[in-house]
Amino acid sequence: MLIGVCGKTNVGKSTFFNAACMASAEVSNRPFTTINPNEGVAYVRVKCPCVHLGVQCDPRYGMCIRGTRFTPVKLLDIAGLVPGAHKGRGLGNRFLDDLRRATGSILVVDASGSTSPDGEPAQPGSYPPEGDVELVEEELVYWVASIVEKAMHKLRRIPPKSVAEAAQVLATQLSGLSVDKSSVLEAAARAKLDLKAVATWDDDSILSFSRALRGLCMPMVVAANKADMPSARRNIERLRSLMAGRYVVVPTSAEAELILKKASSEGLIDYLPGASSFKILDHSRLTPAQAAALKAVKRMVLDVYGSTGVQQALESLVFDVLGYKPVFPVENEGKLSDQEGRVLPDVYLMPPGATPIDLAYAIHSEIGESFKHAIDVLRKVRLPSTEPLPSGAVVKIVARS
Ligand SMILES: Nc1nc2c(ncn2[C@@H]2O[C@H](COP(=O)(O)OP(=O)(O)OP(=O)(O)O)[C@@H](O)[C@H]2O)c(=O)[nH]1
Ligand SMILES: [Mg+2]
Repeated sequence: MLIGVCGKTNVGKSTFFNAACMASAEVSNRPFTTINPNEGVAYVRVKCPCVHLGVQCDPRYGMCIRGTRFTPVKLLDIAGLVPGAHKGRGLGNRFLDDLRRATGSILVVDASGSTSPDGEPAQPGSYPPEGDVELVEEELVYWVASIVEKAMHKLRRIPPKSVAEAAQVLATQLSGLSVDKSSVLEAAARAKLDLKAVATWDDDSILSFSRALRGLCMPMVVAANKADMPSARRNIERLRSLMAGRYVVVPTSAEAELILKKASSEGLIDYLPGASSFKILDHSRLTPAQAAALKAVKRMVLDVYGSTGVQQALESLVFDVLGYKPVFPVENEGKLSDQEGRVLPDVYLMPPGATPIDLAYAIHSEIGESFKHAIDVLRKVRLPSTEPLPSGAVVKIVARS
């Protein structure tokens, strides 16, 4: 799964990315280590059945700490937006092409209000963060509209004879955004537009349609970043009520998460990403500056919001918004292991409707093709092959030999 990190310029996207990717935790020559400067590996927390079962798991990727399985997801930090990006302002919006690879995105905003729409530093509290949300929404809408416009050339030349035909032409043009016919139909309905008359749509209709489509096809969570700054508190309250029903808003302090991860990797504190507290291991090893920074993180972030929010933003997107579920495939149901004896080696994050057959294909196309049935190992029952997988299940796929 690829998660995009998008937003106005200078709001802390790269800091969020650095903090989330636990770069200090694990660096090695194997899959899911950093691929290029803007692509990295973050982790979402999943409850591992190892503790409950009293076994020692052996994760192939990520790690398991006291029954919390840190499961890898890829993160893509993209360049920032400024108003008019669709007209080429700033860095333009070519990089949005990267974003379409993402299953969902973290929309980072400056909750402290200390950056102008163009990303210039400003007095805290000067710019309400809802403006940062609207800026990204609008730029994405124009980007979608530019793709819709390409289909319009064809639709105007040869007007479709039916709604289905119109939906098909638009879905084909928009397939790069994972748009299918049903989302086209839904977006047209939401925008109260007649698809049969698509050839007559004016610019406003195209924008309304694109707005509805963006809302449907680009799932996002808002990270209200720089939450550590005093000016952020009231902004976050307002943002939450303004965005209710549209976006989950998670207060984040990417900077605080970085401080904690760094102190943890240096052995100064015991801190589990996502936790509400940390423990100083040896006060005498802290410099006065480090002690002051840790104190500020506790006072300004953890005591106010309960966490730095970085883990929560990722997990809210993956589990609450996208509805993904973790499953633990094993080959040997007695040992809960793979063929080499690795206990609970993998966690697969599967989309909401994914079935045992989908899991088999996700493991390997050959396993998918030779799928016979699947067993819920802990409940000792056969799973219906075409029903959604139960979340958190340990699953054995039985294939034809
Ligand atoms: N107080 C505070 N400052 C932060 C936080 N996160 C980022 N910053 C600061 O915000 C500024 C911009 O951070 P970046 O991570 O470079 O922002 P960006 O969104 O990636 O910027 P562009 O790539 O230029 O679009 C830097 O000065 C960071 O130190 C935070 O959580 N709290
Ligand atoms: Mg950046």
